Amino acid sequence: MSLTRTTCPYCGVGCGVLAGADGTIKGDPEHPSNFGRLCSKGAALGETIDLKGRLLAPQIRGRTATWDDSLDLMAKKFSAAIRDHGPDSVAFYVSGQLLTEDYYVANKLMKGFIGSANIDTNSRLCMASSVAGHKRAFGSDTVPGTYADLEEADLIVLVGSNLAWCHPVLHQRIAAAKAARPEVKVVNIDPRKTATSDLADLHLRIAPDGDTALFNGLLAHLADTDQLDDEYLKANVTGRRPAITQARFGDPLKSGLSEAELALFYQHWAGTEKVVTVYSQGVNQSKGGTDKVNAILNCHLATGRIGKPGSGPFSVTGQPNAMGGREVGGLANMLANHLDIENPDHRASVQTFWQSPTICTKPGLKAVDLFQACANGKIKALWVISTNPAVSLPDADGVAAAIDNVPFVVVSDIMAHTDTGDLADVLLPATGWGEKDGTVTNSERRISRQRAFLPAPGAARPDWKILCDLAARMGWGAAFDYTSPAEIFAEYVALSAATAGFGRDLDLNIFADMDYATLLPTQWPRNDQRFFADGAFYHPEGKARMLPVSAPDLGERKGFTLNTGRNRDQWHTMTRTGKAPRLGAHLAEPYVEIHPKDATDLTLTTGDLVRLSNGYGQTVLRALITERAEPGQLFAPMHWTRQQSSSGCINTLVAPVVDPVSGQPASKLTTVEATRFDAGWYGFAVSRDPIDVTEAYSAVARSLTGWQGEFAGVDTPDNWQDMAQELLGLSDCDVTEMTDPNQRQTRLAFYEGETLVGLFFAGPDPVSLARAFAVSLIGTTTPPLRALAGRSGADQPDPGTTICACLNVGINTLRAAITAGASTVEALGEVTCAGTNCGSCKPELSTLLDATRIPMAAE
Ligand SMILES: Nc1nc2c(c(=O)[nH]1)N[C@H]1C(S)=C(S)[C@@H](COP(=O)(O)OP(=O)(O)OC[C@H]3O[C@@H](n4cnc5c(=O)[nH]c(N)nc54)[C@H](O)[C@@H]3O)O[C@H]1N2
Ligand SMILES: Nc1nc2c(c(=O)[nH]1)N[C@H]1C(S)=C(S)[C@@H](COP(=O)(O)OP(=O)(O)OC[C@H]3O[C@@H](n4cnc5c(=O)[nH]c(N)nc54)[C@H](O)[C@@H]3O)O[C@H]1N2
Ligand code: SF4
Ligand SMILES: [Mo]
Repeated sequence: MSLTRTTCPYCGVGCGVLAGADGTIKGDPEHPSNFGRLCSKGAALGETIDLKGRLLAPQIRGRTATWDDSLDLMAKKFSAAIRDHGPDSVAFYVSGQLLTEDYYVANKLMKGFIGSANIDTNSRLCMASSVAGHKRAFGSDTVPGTYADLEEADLIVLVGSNLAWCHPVLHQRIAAAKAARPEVKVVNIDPRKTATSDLADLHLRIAPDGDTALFNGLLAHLADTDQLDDEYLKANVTGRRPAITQARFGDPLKSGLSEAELALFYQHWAGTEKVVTVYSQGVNQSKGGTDKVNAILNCHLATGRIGKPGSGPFSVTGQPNAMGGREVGGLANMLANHLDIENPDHRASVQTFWQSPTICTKPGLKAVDLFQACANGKIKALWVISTNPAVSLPDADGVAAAIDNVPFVVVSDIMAHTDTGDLADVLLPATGWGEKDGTVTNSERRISRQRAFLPAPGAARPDWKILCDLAARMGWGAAFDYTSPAEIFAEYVALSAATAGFGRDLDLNIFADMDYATLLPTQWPRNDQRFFADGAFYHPEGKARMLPVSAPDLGERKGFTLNTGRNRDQWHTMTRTGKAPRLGAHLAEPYVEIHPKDATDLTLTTGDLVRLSNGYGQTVLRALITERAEPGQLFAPMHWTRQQSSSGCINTLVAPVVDPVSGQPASKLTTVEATRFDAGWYGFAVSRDPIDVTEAYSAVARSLTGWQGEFAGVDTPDNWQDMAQELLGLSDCDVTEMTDPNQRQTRLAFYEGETLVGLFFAGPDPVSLARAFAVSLIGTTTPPLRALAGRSGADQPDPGTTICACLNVGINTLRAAITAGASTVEALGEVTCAGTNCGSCKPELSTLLDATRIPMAAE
């Protein structure tokens, strides 16, 4: 099987992948991001490229349509809206998962031809505060860090970042560096304990949004103890005095940390020359996110710890092409190629280069405002490309209603059903990873190729092509007559040359002579060039700026603080990772982490359900009772949608509060009420066929043998068999039922001939049984009595909840190995194979060894 060299479509680490049409996936040993490593999501890519659930033809209002009819209708609607209501009455909402070429074309069409800047992207929810912070400090959105810096640093500070789960290969690189040089220190700053804290020498459980207080405290300490780099400051930085004065005003105890913890952190930071501060969504997704970014940058600038090997701030990007999107100007407040909308010379230069009829003159609507404009009728035509805002934006129900309110909505996706796609007038099939060609830029500014190794399925087209097809129908064919992504990339590189006179950081000259087909992963401006090494920054005076920032007043909060984020094995709204059985097995239902004390107060015990609510909406989630959460603080993952769960979409609760500078939503901090969900019954099912989402509480996931589902309801059904049959979609089966009328417990087994195709368990209490064992029975000829026992016999041990997704090793197998004497992660690997493929589960293995296992809600 010949393998194609391509790049992983998930996180911003940007790992190189060798992929084959038969589903073979290997880490690319020659790619400088991962040197052959992959995480569990990357390693499972082969399980997500089948055509199940794919959108294979355009649809107009639910009916299959031709490309011509769909594009004609779009051109008519968009042109009419522009004619009748002006260019700002239309909008594109795009994605950091588009390839650079798609993004470049979308931006060119909106800003240069339609003449509006109403193109925003899910990067607004992700990187906007970092972009704004970089621009305030450096005069440009420059990420100076490289991955090698992480290996050279003596102190790595991870702020608001669960690197072990969200950038696993970087986490592994840090773990390897630490193993090679045990003196390397890792500090993790996060209100909750995560798999990342497990690697850290010091975990600082900061108060939510306490980061600015902490870094202001550090700056004041550095100034007060004479540990600033005066020479560097004089030569390269302005704003020192006001920033330090402001920092001294603040109270570092507002960070929620003790004097002793603060002193220890200051000591580590002040005493180490090579410090890298990695930060992510715990910093960006805050109503004071941009100030948090500048509080961090201030400390690096004040000590000259920037632009040097092993030293500097490092905002790691989330999506595979978050960086590329910023480069081509995908945000509503940017032009193309790191140029500024507000600058008339920049605008004129881009317009001349594009030979476009117009150019936007002011920033467009940022994501939250954009959907507000949809709600209040200002947007007449909307195109959503490669993102799922009805799930991922705050106030998700409000956003769904807003999309529904737009007279004409187009959604381009690879899947036939998503919460957003279900609201579309026109649904367009895009080619997905493995089928399309282009480039992505990772967190360290490295541009890599994604290459196709599969044919385009059905009528699917690449996103750039669909955009060009619409542009042509709107009368701009000549400017969008590209025949390949290579041509678009060449134009993007040429724009960089044409605007080089402005002296911006984005310089793509190195790519001008490279062959697109064989392009090797390459950093801009050059592989060996370090930004800011010479102390030159991009403000007009050539210096960096320290900014006075102050910690937000958090006030008194009533109720619980809800924090949200990610799981190890799922990607966002699960449209792709949700297809992979072995990824579904890690954490199979929507849950909320809650401290034992709070659980007691709410009379919750393991397996119970909890209802969270506020003025925006409500969710029902499984209570995961754990000291990883702080009292009063809850954490829930963002992944569940209305497709897999009845009430697990967490953004229905998240308030649309944004950072005033960046417009980025504060997705990490919402106030909610929590109450016990008093279920009349609980159920669990496994099935060969897809399971329906219907009950008051239901959550379905792929399993290794088909599907599994968790259920609960208020009123106990009259007929279990009818209900189970409907949920499992199993008719014409032989059914065996075991019912205990007194306790209202029921167990049902569904057979086709001798083959077990479904099992359903229900009762008045949370169903306690060996789920992995039940899953393993589907498709076998296990007889009813044995199947309904719900527990494995001694001859067939129950592996328990999956910990190692690659090699399918369950928690019980691991516990047994530990009991038998395995005392290190390596020993567990030798005995059970766990952690020996991608290694993403190693943090959990070590936690298990420490006897604080990851508690699954209902094992
Ligand atoms: N497995 C997986 N990996 C992914 C993704 C995925 O969906 N799944 N998505 C990718 C994307 S797009 C992104 S943006 C990245 C995100 O990567 P991360 O930012 O690492 O992930 P999150 O889980 O969103 O949030 C990180 C941490 O911020 C903490 N936090 C919350 N509030 C605060 C606070 O006030 N201060 C501090 N210091 N910390 C706080 C949370 O407790 C959480 O542990 O992950 C990327 N990688
Ligand atoms: N509460 C809360 N909310 C959050 C966050 C959080 O931490 N907490 N994090 C935020 C962040 S950082 C991010 S990045 C967003 C992510 O949120 P989204 O971008 O909404 O989530 P995805 O599931 O990645 O959506 C991508 C969509 O594009 C489709 N797709 C995949 N490949 C292609 C392709 O090649 N072409 C096209 N046209 N479509 C394709 C997928 O099927 C999917 O429907 O969520 C944000 N929302
Ligand atoms: S760390 Fe994992 S998800 Fe991120 S690029 Fe690498 S393989 Fe893909
Ligand atoms: Mo993101």
